[in-house]
This record gives sequence, structure tokens and C-alpha cells, in this order.
Amino acid sequence: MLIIEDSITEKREVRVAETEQAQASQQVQHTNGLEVVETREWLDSLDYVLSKGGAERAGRLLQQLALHARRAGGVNLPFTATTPYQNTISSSQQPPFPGSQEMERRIKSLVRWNALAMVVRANKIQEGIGGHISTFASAATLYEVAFNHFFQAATESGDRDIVYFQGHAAPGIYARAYLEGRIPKQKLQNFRRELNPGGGLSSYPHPWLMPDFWEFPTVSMGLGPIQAIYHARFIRYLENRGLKTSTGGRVWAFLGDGEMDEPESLGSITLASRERLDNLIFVVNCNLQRLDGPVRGNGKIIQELEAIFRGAGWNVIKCIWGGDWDSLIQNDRDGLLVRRMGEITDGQYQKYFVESGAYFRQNFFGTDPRLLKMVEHLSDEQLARMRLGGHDPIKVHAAYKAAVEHAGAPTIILAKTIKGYGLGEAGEGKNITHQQKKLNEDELQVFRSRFGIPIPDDELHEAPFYRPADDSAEIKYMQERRKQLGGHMPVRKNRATPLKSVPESHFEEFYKGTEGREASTTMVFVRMLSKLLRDPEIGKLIVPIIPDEARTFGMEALFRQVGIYSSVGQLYEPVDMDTLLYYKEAKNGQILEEGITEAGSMCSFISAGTAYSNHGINTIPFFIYYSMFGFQRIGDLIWAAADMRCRGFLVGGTAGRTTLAGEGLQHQDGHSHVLALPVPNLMTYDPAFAYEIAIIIQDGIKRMYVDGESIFYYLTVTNEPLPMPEMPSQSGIREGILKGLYRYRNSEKNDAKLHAQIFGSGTIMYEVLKAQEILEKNYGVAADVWSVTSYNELYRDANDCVRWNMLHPKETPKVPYVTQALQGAPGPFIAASDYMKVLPESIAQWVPGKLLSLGTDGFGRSENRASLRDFFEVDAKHIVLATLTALAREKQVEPDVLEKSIRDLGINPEKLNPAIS
Ligand SMILES: Cc1ncc(C[n+]2csc(CCOP(=O)(O)OP(=O)(O)O)c2C)c(N)n1
Ligand SMILES: [Mg+2]
Repeated sequence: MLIIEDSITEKREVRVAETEQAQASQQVQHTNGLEVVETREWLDSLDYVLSKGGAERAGRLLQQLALHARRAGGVNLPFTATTPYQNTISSSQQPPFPGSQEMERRIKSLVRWNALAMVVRANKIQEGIGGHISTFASAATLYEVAFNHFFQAATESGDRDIVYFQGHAAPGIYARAYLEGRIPKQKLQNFRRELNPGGGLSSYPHPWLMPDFWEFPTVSMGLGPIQAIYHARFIRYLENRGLKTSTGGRVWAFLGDGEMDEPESLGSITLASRERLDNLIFVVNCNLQRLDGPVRGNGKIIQELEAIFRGAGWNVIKCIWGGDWDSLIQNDRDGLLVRRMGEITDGQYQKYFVESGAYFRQNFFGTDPRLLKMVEHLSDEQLARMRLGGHDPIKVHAAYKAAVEHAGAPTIILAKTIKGYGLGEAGEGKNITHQQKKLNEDELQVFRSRFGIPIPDDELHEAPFYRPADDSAEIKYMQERRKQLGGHMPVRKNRATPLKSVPESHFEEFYKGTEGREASTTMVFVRMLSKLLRDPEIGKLIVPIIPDEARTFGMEALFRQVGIYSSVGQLYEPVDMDTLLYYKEAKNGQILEEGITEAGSMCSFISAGTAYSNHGINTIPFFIYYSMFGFQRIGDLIWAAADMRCRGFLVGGTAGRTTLAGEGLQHQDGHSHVLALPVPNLMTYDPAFAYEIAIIIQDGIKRMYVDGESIFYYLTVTNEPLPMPEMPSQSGIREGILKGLYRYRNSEKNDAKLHAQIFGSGTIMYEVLKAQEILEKNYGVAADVWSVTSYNELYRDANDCVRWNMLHPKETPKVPYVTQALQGAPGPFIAASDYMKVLPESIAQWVPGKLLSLGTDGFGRSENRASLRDFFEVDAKHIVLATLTALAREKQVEPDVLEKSIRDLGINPEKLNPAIS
């Protein structure tokens, strides 16, 4: 075996199959003649050490041998990232199975049947409604062993396991819940028909739609694995900070092998090993197929993933061969079989899944008479039924047990299975299996008989659900197992008690403004955050999250104030130790300084923002990042956060296309508010002043953590230092800020004939105020200025009214807030923002007059703010021109005046159009 291992692991690349083939032929040459005898002697000696001293002793000896060989003879064993194509846990190491295999097989068959029936029925009733059969069919054993023996819904310490179910396996999870009596048959019948009377079941895990059941939306592939990693780390963060006292729960993520190609799946795996997250277990269902065909037809996905994860420091457990292979492997003294296993590509393995035993014998074993001899006692039928590791409960149990017992590193289990297992001709192992949703009667019959479901032939055409009575042995067994493990899963609920109130006093300072001193809204935000962090009640619940931009946002004071979280504390003397604001890492540090990963930071945000549900802890995340790298980069994670009813504040820093000077096209964000609009439960704000931010954050904490609303926030803050004004004293201002618009400053020109209303947001508000002055002084226009804190909120409210009015034609129509607020305001309306024109335009139809919008459509430029605002036509002079233009459209201003104003304002009418240049 030793020689075989050395030979097989001599790989310099991850192109596993090719390399193994080459090495295998080398091996054959070397094992000729004298070498055979010599090798045999060494192997016998090693066997002796193994039997006397055990695996650990043998391992040490091999290491010593390797060291000796290098020193004495310059033998350099090449780096090896993979082990042979074998189970990591040998049959002699595997523990006894703790349950009734026969009973569990029967239960699993029932789950299989109902999962299949759910999809087949749904498509019979509604052609084309879709659903997946083959994913769960291949993963059934992986789930059932976990449900019966591992998934802890509650541990003795009060903790629980967190499980990320593979999205496409949802029918299997529903089927089990049906057998457990948790989902009525009617809902099963309405799988993928959520709007049918009585309600149905979501296609995939969606907490928004099934808030008592699903916890994690995993169906956008790649989001499950990265979230699982950060969740496992967040649990450690909670423990190390003393917020979570119960321990011992694990995070399980069930993943597809095709899914592992998503960059998010692999991108953060070193965090898990670096943080020694032995509370994390990945289970990859290696059915060798994805949607269109094989994952690695010409390679071996298991070997490739092994190399990647071993290289990253994970504990890798391969579960490839089922018990049927045990005796063959044990008798494979010369390693011929394992070598052959290593030679075959996944595409070819897939071929064996669909071919006869005779083909398997001839093609796989037939290359060597010695191999053929190994299986001569097996019939073709038996050969065809040789089970794979992922379908063998004993092997799967052994892998899970080893995973939960492993200390010091996360574990990945690579379980080999067949896609569409049990479907036979209907799709088992075939390339089309992922799309298979319909089975004809014959195919249903085969499946029914294979899994022994007591449904008579004449009822099969309906694909009826089947649930034995509550007191049947099967149902009693499965319920008892779940009872032992603390209850059913998945169950989603709110596990936290709401906060009592939001501390008002921290916000008051911001109502007063800065008395002429300049401050950016980012500085205001950071000051507010630092005050909240000091609060005796909620301070400890705040989770500041930053992807390596703390200095950009002027947050370094927080390093010292609350520390940067590190699971090991600070093992070095920081280079800036002698300064006040040194880089302080601490085990109980509060800041999650994530490094340059917006995706990872977002996962921390989600973990913290859903801890009220997952862990009963009201952590309040504030994730501040370059606004440009938010929605357009990690929009799908934000969508998932929304689905999960995540709470907290996303803060887009350095926001605005013309406010971030110098940085240019890739950094200047003039559209994140547009990209935020689709997220239904996201409150978005583009505040201009300190007091606006104070009111928004205060109200946000109240709505999310006191009132328990399933909303979260996006607010943009900017880095332009400006004097922050005092909050005007008129009534209704708080409501206006939160609803999205309020009158900020009336024109003082009482005798004016010309009137206009100008909307400003963010830092462009200051350009609007300058324009107000110019209009008054130079053009005799009295313009009132409105602060629009949220076009999105105004848009939503107005749409809601329109819809209601349409459905209630006889009742007094509702008037949108924006229309009410602006009613009677004289003159045309002009909007200027640092975002695309479409944002103000979205409310145009509800503005009681004509609206002319200025915005920043187009690619940014490296420039200073003044030039950028000139270029994008959102500075004071363009606002003046727009106002005059709007008045001219209403025939209140002569065209000549317009032309003159263009000259006087110094605007070049032939300048490039920023939207397309
Ligand atoms: C981000 C994303 N891209 C594409 C899809 C569509 N899709 C659904 S399942 C699937 C194949 C999944 O293959 P694999 O991960 O191997 O899972 P299996 O069903 O084989 O267990 C694809 C491409 C998706 N759900 N998410
Ligand atoms: Mg797959």
C-alpha cells in the first residue's frame, strides 16, 4: 500500500485523473522484478508496525522515513494535496451504527417517495410548474442519517445546530416534515403553488415566505457556503464576547458539487481554517453532475475539492465507496483496485451508473486479469448494485461522527452519490436527470417497488402521498429520534425578546448641528456609532463591520474604544502601540474588521442581523463600506438578507457620483439607491444633514428591535466636510424625514413674481441652497428648498395609494404623501441629486406640477468635486439653469433670458453629455 500511495500521490497539479494515470504506469514498471520482493518486505514491516503500534505510530514512522530519505539521499517527495481515491475512514475504523438500519431505510424510502410524489403531482396538476427530484434522490441518505443521529435542535447546554439545506433538495425536507406531521397534505399538494387557497410550499427555502420553517435561503448557489462560514465564525464572536453563553452547536452546510464552482463557495474557506472553526461542517453531495452534465467529466471533483480544502487546512473526509466495496478494498493487497479507481474519470463513473454490471465488469475490471479475478465471485447484477459511500448509512454515519469529533479545524465531507438515485430509466445518473419532473406510470411503479411503498398499482397514476399512521413503527421511530435530538428541524422563530426602547439622549446632540464647523455625514455617523457603543444597554449589541476601510471613514478611534475582534487576541506588539489609536485586536473586540471582502462582511452582517432569530440575541449590525462595492457587487447577498428578515444598517460610505473626489469611474457611486429600490423591505435614505441621520437611525433601531419589524436599512453617507445645520423647528419634520421629504428652507423673497420648488438630497443639497440664493438675487425667483431623504420611500407610498385607489373606486381616494406635502407649493419643481435622474423621476407623476430632474447618469471621472458637479450638471449653476428652464416651459421666463443665463452662469452648451461620454 505504501508504494501505491506514494505513487498515486505524486501529483504536481490538480489534474488528478491524468496524473494518476501517468503515475500508475510508472508504478507498474517499478514493481517489476526485484522491486516486487523489496516492496513486499517493506509493506510487511509496515503492517507489523500498524498492527502493534497503530495508525499514529505508523504515521510518525512514515514521517521519519521521509525525513531520513531527504537527509540521507536527497529524496524529495513532491507536495501532495490529495490522498488516494478511497474512503478516508477505512472499514476497520468505522463505528457501529447506533440505530436500526432497517427502520431508517424504511423511513428514508417514505421520505423519498413523498418528495418524488410532490414534484410529479405538482407537474401533473400544473404543467411546467417545475421542481427537482434528482437532487434529493441523491442526497436522501446524507440527510436522513443527519436527521436521525446528528442535527441537534437543542443541546443540553441550550445551544442548537444551524443547518443550511441545499435549496434544490427542498422537496425532501418538506416530505420529512410531512411525515413528522408538521406540514399538512394540502400544503404538499400545493408545492410551488403558494397562492393557491390554503397556501402552498415555496419552491426553495425562503424565510420570507415560510417564516416558521425555513431559516436560510440557499438556492442562489454559493451563498449558502460563504454564509455558513461566516455564521460559524459569528457564533465564536458571540461566545468570545460573552453574548452567547450556550455552546456546542454546529453549523452544517449541505452543498452541491456543481455549486462549489461559485467563487463564493471557495472564496472564504481559509477564514474557516484560520479561525479553527471546528463548529463548521460542509457536506458536499458529489453526485458528479450539475444541471447540464458532469461537474468534471474529464477529472475528479472529489479529488479536486480534497486538494483545495486540504490545502486550505480543512479536515477532509472522503466518503466514496459503500460497504459493498469493503472486502474488495481489504483484499487489494497490491493496490491494483485503488489504482484503477484513481484512473477513472468522473464522466466514465457516470457511465457506469447507467450501464449494466457486465459493462462495468468489462470496462472497469477488465483492464487487468487480476482485477477481474477480484470480482469473479460477484454476479453482474451484484456488480451493478455496488453501493457508493454517500448512499451507505454506515459510511455516512462514520463520516459525520468523525466530523463532529474533529477538533481544531472545520470539516468537509465529500460524499459520492448518484444523481437521481432510484429513478432507474427515468433518469438515474443521466445528464437530463436534473430537469426530470415527470414520471410515467411504469417509472413510478419501478420506484415504488424498489423502495417498497405500499401503494397499489391502480393508484399509482395519481402519485399519491403516503404517510403511515402516527402509531406506526416508522413514524414513532422518526419522532423519537428527533425528540432525542431536541425537536424538529428546520424551525424558524424569533428567539429574542425585543428591546424595550432606544436611548434618545445619544441622538440629541445631532439635532443642534455643528455651529458652523464642518463635518461630513460620515463623521457624523461615526460619532453617533461611537456614542451608541457606549450605551450601557445596547452598546454591547452593536456590531460594527468594516471591509478594511476604517481609516477611510475616520473610524480608527473605534479600534481603541471597543477593539477589533480576534479569536486569539493580539499575539504581537502592534507597530503603532505608542499611539493613542493603535490597532488593538482583542478576544472580546467588538469590531469585525473583515479585510477586503464585501461578500464576507455582508455575511457577517447577515449573521448579526439574524441573530435575533437564530440565537435569540438582538445584535445590531452596522456595515459600512464603499457604496460602490455594495449593491452592484454583493446585491444577491443583500437580496438573501431581505429574504431572511435580516435587521441592521447598511451604510454606503463615500457615496455620491460627484462627492467622492478623485477616485473616478470605478468608485463614484451614482446608482446604489437605484439598485436598492428592488429590495422590498429595505428602507433607503440619502440624508443631507446630521439631524436627519440621527432621526433615521433612532427610528430604525426602534422599528427593527423594539417593534420587531422585518425591515433593514441602507443609508448613504459622504465624505465632504460641510457645516451641519440645526434641525428646523417646524412641526412634522421628523415624519417628513422618515417619509422621505420635508420643506427645509423657504425663500425669504416675499415680493417675488416667480416661484419654484427645488429638491435636494445628500451633499447636493448644499448646491441647491447656493442655487436658491442665486435665483433670488440674480433672477428674482423665490425658490423653496425641500430635503428629499428618500425617493424610494416616496415612490413606495405613492404606489401604494394608486393601487388602493384602483381597487376601491368608490371610496375617497388616498393621496400620496409626496402630493400632500407639495400641494399648493407655487411654481415648477426641480430635483437635483448625486444619483441617476431616474431616482427623482420615479416620483414625477405624483408631484403636483412639472418636474425637471438633474442627476448623475454616466461614468464617473477622476476630478475634484466642483469639476465633477459641473461635468454632471448638478452644481448650483445648472440647478439655476434648470429652474429657469422649468419656468420658461411654463412661459414665465422668456427664451432670451435662458440664453443669457447660460452665458452668465458660464455654462458651455456644447459640452459633452456626461450620460454617454
Ligand atoms: C447562482 C445560481 N446559478 C444557477 C442556478 C441554477 N441551478 C439550479 S440547480 C443547478 C445545478 C446544481 O448542481 P449541483 O450543485 O451539483 O447540485 P445537485 O443538484 O447536483 O446536487 C443550477 C445550475 C442557481 N440556482 N443559482
Ligand atoms: Mg451535483
